Amino acid sequence: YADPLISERAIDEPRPLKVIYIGAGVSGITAAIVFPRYVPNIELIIYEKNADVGGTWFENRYPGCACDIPAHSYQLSFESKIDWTQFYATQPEILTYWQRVADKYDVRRIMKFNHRCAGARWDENTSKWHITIQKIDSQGNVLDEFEDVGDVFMTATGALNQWKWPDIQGLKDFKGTLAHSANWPVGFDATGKDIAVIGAGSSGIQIVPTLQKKVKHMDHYVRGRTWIAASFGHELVEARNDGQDGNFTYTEEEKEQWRKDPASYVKYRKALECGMQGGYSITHRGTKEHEEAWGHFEQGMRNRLKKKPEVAEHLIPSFPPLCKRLTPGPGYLEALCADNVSVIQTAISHIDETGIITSDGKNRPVDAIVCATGFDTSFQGRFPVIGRNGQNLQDRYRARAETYLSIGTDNFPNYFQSLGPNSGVGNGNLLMIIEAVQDYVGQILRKMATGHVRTIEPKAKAVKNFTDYCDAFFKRTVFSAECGSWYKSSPPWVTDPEERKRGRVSAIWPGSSIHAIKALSAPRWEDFEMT
Ligand code: N01
Repeated sequence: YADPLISERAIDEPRPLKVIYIGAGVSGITAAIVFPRYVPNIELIIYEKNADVGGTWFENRYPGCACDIPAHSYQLSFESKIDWTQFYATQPEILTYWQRVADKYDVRRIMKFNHRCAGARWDENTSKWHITIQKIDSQGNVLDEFEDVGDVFMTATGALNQWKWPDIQGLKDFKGTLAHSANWPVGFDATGKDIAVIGAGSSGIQIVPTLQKKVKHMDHYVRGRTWIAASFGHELVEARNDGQDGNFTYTEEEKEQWRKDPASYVKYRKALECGMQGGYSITHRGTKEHEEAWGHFEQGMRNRLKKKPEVAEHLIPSFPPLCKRLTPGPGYLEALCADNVSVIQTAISHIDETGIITSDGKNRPVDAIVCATGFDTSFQGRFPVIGRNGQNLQDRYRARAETYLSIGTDNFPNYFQSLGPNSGVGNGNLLMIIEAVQDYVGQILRKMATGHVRTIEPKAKAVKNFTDYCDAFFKRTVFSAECGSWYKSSPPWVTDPEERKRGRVSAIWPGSSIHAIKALSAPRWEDFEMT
């Protein structure tokens, strides 16, 4: 009885199950709490390349880094923090929240930090995953390499963590400070400096108002446009906007009231969630809600840019709201109206040792260039994942990222993903989905352990159906309108930026967060192949 599947065990006794999990961000912490609830005897090991938990909130430390989803919503359903400082919490407060959750549930004991995954291979004969792990130093240099073997492999390596420099000639010739929002240089202080900020996505929009107050002068290069509006619970913000341009601080009295009377806290949370979830119809083209929101958002931007109406002309997008991620941008438009900020509409030609040269030949010297230029979201991963018959997941996803409910795909047995293709939410709370995915996979693990399942994978037909459904669904929504957005991806051979704007919507869930949670509430076993 060498095979644990047919050993002498009681019929209902769970079989041993070793799960190798990559990533100790929000997904990894949640999995470490949730999985043992489904399989108490699970052997779970989580490898993390960083020195501690937190993922995106550990890595992103740029000035002004915050979450543009209301803090009281951006937390685990079973770990409410009543005393969030502000409506939109800052990165240090969010990181502290996750570190405290990690402490409370003692999850670090199953995590190995400074350990990077370099590849994974499925062995058909033994039905095991072989994972190559590298022990690394703080600079990423490899100190040691070994193989770990498990029954199940899961990746939660983040949808937005492969940050990229802009493709601008001469960037590396610049002799001043060169910073990327997602890799902020330790100790860099912009006080009193002339700086350039390239990029007006969610990161740039948070950096600009924070640095504007400190710098001598800022050139802000805006190529792609972004809708700025507090779409979630905006009534709450508008009613409370205490001079902080779209954000507000909770008073000690109300925190005390919520502590004393939990029912009043639940009432507040419900109002917040209703505000956030109630606006999903805005994303459907041609609806009354969509048309109304468009007008409302445009007027809102014009009002906030009254001092510089010419900037409004350049900034207000021509594509529909929510096509790319909308942001509340506390203080951003107000910062653009300040005297020490120039919004540069002219395209960047190249960069030299001293600064940026625009296509009109103008030389704009600066002390520092901040690139808030985003991430590679092509789902190509940082390491190869080799499934059945030598099939590489990177190849599988290259032309069309096909999954079943975002959690896995056929020919990759016992392999699951958190924040895989078509898992995100356009403008909503990703944490709800992350929690739902861990619970969903937890149920699969229980089935494997108690049902003595050796291999499980989504049926090819289920994968095709879900992927086809995504494509049909997005046609009806603003997400497929023409705009540059990380929600979309195109195969690498499509290089024309205009054509890429018409790429396939591959990063977000085809429906509202509530729809995702319902779909992920319990596996439909008939959609899986099991042995
Ligand atoms: O990146 P982006 P981001 N020359 O890709 C511009 C999440 N997030 O880091 O659109 C000039 O949105 C580019 O222009 P264009 C959130 O999901 C969340 O800001 O390509 N400009 C664009 O303006 C968000 O959506 C929070 O024309 C160049 C910008 O750089 C996602 O992260 C906070 C250029 C990149 O914008 C990514 O946001 C922050 C060039 N060569 C981020 N190359 C929360 O609060 C690029 N650009 C939860």
